[in-house]
Amino acid sequence: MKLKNIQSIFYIIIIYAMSFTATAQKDYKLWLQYESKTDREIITKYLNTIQGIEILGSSETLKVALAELELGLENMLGKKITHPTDNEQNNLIVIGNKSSLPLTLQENLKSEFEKVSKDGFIIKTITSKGKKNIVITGKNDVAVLYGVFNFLRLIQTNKSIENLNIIDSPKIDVRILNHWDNLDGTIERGYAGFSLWNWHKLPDFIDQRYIDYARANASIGINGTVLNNVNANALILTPQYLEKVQALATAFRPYGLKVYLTARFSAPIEIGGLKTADPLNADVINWWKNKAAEIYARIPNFGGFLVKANSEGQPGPQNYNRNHVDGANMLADAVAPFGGIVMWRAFVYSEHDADDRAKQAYSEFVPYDGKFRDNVIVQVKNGAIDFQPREPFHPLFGAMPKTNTMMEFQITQEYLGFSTHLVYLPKLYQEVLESDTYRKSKGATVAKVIDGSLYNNKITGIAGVANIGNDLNWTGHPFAQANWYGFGRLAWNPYLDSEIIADEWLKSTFSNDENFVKPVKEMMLQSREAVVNYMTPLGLHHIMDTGHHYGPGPWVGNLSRPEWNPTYYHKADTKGIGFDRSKTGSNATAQYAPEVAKLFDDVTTCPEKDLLWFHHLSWDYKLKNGQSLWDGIALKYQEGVDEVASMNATWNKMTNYIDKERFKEVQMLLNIQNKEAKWWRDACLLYFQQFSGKELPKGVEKPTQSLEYFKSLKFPFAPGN
Ligand code: GCV
Repeated sequence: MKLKNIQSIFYIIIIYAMSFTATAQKDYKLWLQYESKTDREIITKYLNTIQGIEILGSSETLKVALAELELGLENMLGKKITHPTDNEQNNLIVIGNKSSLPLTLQENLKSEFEKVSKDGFIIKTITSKGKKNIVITGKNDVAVLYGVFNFLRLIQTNKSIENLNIIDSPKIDVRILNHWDNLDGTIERGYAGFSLWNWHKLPDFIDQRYIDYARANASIGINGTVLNNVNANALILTPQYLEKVQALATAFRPYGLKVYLTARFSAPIEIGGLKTADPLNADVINWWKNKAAEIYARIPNFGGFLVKANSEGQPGPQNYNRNHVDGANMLADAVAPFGGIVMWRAFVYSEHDADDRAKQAYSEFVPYDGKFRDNVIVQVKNGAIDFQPREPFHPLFGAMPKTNTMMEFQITQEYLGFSTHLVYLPKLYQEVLESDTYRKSKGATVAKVIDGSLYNNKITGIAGVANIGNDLNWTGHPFAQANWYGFGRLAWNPYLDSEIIADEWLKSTFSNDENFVKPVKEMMLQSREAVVNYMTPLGLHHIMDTGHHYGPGPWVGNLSRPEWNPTYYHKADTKGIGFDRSKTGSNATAQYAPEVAKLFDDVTTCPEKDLLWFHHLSWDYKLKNGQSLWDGIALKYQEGVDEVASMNATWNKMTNYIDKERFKEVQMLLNIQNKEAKWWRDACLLYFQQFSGKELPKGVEKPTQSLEYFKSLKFPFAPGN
């Protein structure tokens, strides 16, 4: 080959590598792009207000806050903002916690400090003796860091920083990610690569990614992370692994991110050499006490344990004829002296219980109300089955007034198209948080249960099952980053509107151009309803293929545990379709407060979005719009497909607003989603049609394959299984 040719190949490779790096960097930077502003007028305005940064203190957290401010401001405004000289006292950003502020400032901010909670921040423009400075403060350094991120977000989203007066406190104490990461690096229900934690290289090798992870979490107020899977491995509690956990905890600490671990209930046997794990046995009690002391000696700010017990084969107190209270309280007593907590999951259902799976957690846990220790918090999934595209809120919310109750949302899209479907989950979260439990009185929303305002709880919490892996873009789909972001924002304030969150995220991640933000935001907001429509419309649920949950599998009915079969959930037969959970059926409706129970129980008042969750109805049942149930189902599936097509069309118009690489990535993923939405529609309609015996209504496209073809599809290596 001629030298010239070799050279051109070399250049092509370099250019390709450079563009790849640029994409990777953009994808990797999440919502912290700090894109440089191009509008001179805007830049001048900001620069007039910010001429220097003054830092009051020297903690690791404040150093991180300062570095963030410097990075963000320099990148966005194109000018290095340095520390002030002695005679520059105007137009500064002053960062420091309450006790570091000069007394005059403390006095000046007295009423703000009275209003702000422990982790909340104050951002205030203060004019004194003709000088104008912006003070970012709080009661501790992590609060200051949160304030800094919020301040930078104002600039990222082109908001004014004139005369600021912001006081913002988190409404929930424990804002935590749950990683279902295994020690071998795989992630249960993970669709973004392998685990971030490189256990083999820890504790000596601290990957920069650990720090970037903590920083991203701090930027949205997440303050805790459970490192390992709830289907737990006891080895994490051995000294060999605790040393590694300690290294992670140390790396995360400046960012206010506490580490928690899952506790395998049988650990005293598996790694402790005991014969039993009975929670009332003195040796077992001591073993856990010593284990807690050992962990806290290494990690003084260790958060505590998360436990999945007697659920899906995990060991628990019931193995010893004890109950959830015995198990949770024993662990709670072990961590209590160190300020730790126990998050005890209520995700329980048993193959030995013939009752409707949706009822089992409530039946089991409500009798325990008032019996758990103050440092136990019962972690409840948002719905009574399992993270479906749509579920009515879990009846346990509000039903245990004397028990700390926290929310568990799933951010990873186990049942919502993995990381190939664009589904903006804050819409789902908001729907759940706004649901009225009617406990105590009208207006007792799920948000009020979990932020503790309804029952004045001792600890409050919200968990999100993480969608993060070692993919370059962290979450597999660029838009799945919005779900991590949105979870964090709602954990901080469960009353935030998902539309506002989408707006912030788009502007911080892509662009402030309204020609981009407006249509793409609409696309995001529409995406959740789209997935409900093309997967499980009108209250259908859990009809995904078995095991991996990828794609449709409404025909699956041969699994050993009845409640693992899609046929258990849709109950389609020639008479109709749906799970009768009303009085005439399993009576799950009775687990809600009377007002809600009545609403769901009566088919005429039950919201149509939840219809087949609560009722088994004939194919000819008339929907509110006059369509028969069969036609309505078929048209909803078609609507879902059409919505994805319109998402594609919207995105295709965005080519000029963002970088080529991320544009292309999303475009390819939307094309996959388009194909898969059609797959869902065709497979489900062909299957249900066998029972309805009816033609597809006008407007629904004819399937291109047979039911047999869809049934024959197998995915032995679907990820996350
Ligand atoms: C971690 C569902 C998932 C399991 C998960 C379980 C849980 O059943 O399919 O992978 O296990 O929920 O939340 O414990």
